[in-house]
Amino acid sequence: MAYEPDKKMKFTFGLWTVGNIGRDPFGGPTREPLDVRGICDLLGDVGAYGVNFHDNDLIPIDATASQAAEIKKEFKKGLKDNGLVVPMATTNLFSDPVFKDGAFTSNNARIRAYAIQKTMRAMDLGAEFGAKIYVFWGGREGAETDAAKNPVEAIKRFREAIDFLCEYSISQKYGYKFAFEAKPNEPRGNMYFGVTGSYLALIPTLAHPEMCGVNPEVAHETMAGLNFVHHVAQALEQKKLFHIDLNDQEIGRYDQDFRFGQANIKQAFFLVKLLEDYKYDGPRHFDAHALRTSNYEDVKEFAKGCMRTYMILKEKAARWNADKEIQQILKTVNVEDQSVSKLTKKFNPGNAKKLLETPLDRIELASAPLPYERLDQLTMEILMGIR
Ligand code: GLT
Ligand code: MN
Ligand code: MN
Repeated sequence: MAYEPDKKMKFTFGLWTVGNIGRDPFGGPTREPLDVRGICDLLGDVGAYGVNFHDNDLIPIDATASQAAEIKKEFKKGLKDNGLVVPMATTNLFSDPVFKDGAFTSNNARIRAYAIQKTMRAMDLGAEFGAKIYVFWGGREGAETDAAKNPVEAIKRFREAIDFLCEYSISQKYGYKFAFEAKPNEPRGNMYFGVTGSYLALIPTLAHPEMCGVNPEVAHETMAGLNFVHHVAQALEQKKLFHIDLNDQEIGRYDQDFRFGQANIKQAFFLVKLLEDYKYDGPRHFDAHALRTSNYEDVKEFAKGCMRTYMILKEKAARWNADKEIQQILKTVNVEDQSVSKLTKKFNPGNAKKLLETPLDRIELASAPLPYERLDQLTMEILMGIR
């Protein structure tokens, strides 16, 4: 059926997303918690491909060994009965008071060691369920006052933790790829590694850069008023887009984690077009929450809506690519000229000399038409469903 979630798209949700109980800083839960079995059944019903978790979404931090074993058994059954896989796992390094001033970047060496130890155990847990991607979101890695922590030391501490954990993954033969998720602020006043590009700059300084990439989230660059599509493009171009968190967000607000496409359909369109044009084949994870006003029937609508909007936008992107007038405009504005490109492709003294001698008339160059009003209107008409 049209726009049904396609398993090939690898649509995933977190236990913490559809399992969100509607708590916010001003009010308590509005939904009864679902157990892991209930979440698997909900995701099976809506046609998701997989489910991801933090260690403590699955096993409460203070669970006994026998409680943990019982939950794992239930979860395995829930996954099997609903045909779900677990592509990604991660560690909760932000909820417990021990992490109030950071985990890998804490000023206390014993807290840093605990954070690494907790992550090793969480990696064991993820591997048990087949996860191959391991996400690092530094929820508490930041500060409200730069009097408290040395931001240069913070980077060094973070690097040390990641280098250690890469070796751990290799030694256990887990085959994990690490994906770093940036966020500018919230819950900390300011977070280290505020944008995806911060991690892209860190990765080449790590001991195992080949194992490490990024997990950009729509809401996070958008909170900072930035163009999310451009950040994803850079990660893709560097072959570092290992995972992606899809949701939506209005600029300048708190972290809203809206349903994919809820706030800015045009940005969502260009994002889907980018992922599809460049054949992104990792999981498409919806790190979003249903509105606090929703009951579980509506939570299902939320989850279906995320996937359906993606499928619709995928079709719109194909329509855009096949549109003759759009392609004609793109052809006119993308001016190719081998006689100059061969000179600028690579520097050598001969090319430099020839380039300096090439007549390039700026007045004539500036006069070439750029019909971007028409191009954007055509894009909008595709999105508004009349083209
Ligand atoms: C938390 C956060 C997300 C991260 C998750 C992974 S947890 O919900 O808001 O952006 O992706 O730790
Ligand atoms: Mn978010
Ligand atoms: Mn996220």
